[in-house]
Amino acid sequence: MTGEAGAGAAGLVMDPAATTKRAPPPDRLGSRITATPDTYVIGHFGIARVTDPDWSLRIDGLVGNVLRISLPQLRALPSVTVTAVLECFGNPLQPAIPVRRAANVRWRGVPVRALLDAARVRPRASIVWARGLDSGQFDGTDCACYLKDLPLATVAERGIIAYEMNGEPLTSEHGFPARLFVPGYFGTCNVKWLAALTLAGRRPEHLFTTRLYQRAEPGADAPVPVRDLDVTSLITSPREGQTVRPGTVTIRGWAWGAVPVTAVDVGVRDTWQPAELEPGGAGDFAWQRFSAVRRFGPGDYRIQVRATDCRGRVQPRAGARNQIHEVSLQVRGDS
Ligand SMILES: Nc1nc2c(c(=O)[nH]1)N[C@H]1C(S)=C(S)[C@@H](COP(=O)(O)O)O[C@H]1N2
Ligand SMILES: [Mo]
Repeated sequence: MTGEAGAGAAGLVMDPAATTKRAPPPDRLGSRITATPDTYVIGHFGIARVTDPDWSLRIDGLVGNVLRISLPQLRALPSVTVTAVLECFGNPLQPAIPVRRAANVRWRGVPVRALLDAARVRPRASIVWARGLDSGQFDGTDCACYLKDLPLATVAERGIIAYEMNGEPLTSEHGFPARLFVPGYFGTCNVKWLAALTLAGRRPEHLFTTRLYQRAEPGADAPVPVRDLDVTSLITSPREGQTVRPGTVTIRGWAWGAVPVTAVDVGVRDTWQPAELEPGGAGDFAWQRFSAVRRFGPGDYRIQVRATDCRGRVQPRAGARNQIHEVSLQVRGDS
């Protein structure tokens, strides 16, 4: 299906092309809330445009009461607004390459828990299969849908069915009419163009569940699915390659992870000093501002930034998708 635009399932148009539709550079990410046009876009099979006016979300599987919820019904339910990071894990075929695709978005939607309660989830259920309407080919494999599986406990605790982003209905690129969003989990888990949540007692076999997006984690003897965000930080200013006059420069950006970040250090020519860091609250998955004012004489510099979280995890120096971020700075002229 990749490579040809056209109608897929009834009421759906797939617009294929490259997986990455948009990836603004870090210096576009200076605002606390990332404007929707500056929010990166990823679709493994392209972008789906849901044209079906009768779209509904189905909740089925290990439930006492199969639900079908239309968009007007979803919008009529009590909603929550959550500001949280959306971050891409990166290309699952190159899991150690940093891609720095991230945004901090204001989401509005319905807590999944309310829908699960209405569906009367059976005690045997432990996993939620979330299915998107998009289909196509990725890495030479034909997929009838995009599918992720997530622990029921986490989805029930903090998952939402999001239908607004930054105060506006979701755009097609970001998952119209509705997507799953689980704060603290990687973007890959947040299924766009959501069609169904199926309650199950086991993991589904699928390219995007059990084959790609698996990784080794300390303490686990088998690879685990990619879910919890890594400890990460990103320099938004100065921008890569910027030239400034000698004097003071404020180095600023954002830090985040699956648990609060407790320290950010800024390195200039391998001398590390702590940055100012706003505190992160437990259970708060928005990004945290860091800043550091440093004095620079004429010369060429590399500025690096390294976050540590409340569990003591530190960004690796190299060889990892969340390796420390660096920008180069040229300081020229008289002070
Ligand atoms: N249905 C569907 N949902 C999806 C994807 C996809 O290809 N299909 N890509 C995932 C990945 S890898 C990421 S990083 C996020 C990106 O969300 P965004 O495009 O709104 O930034 O969507 C996720 N949800
Ligand atoms: Mo992603």
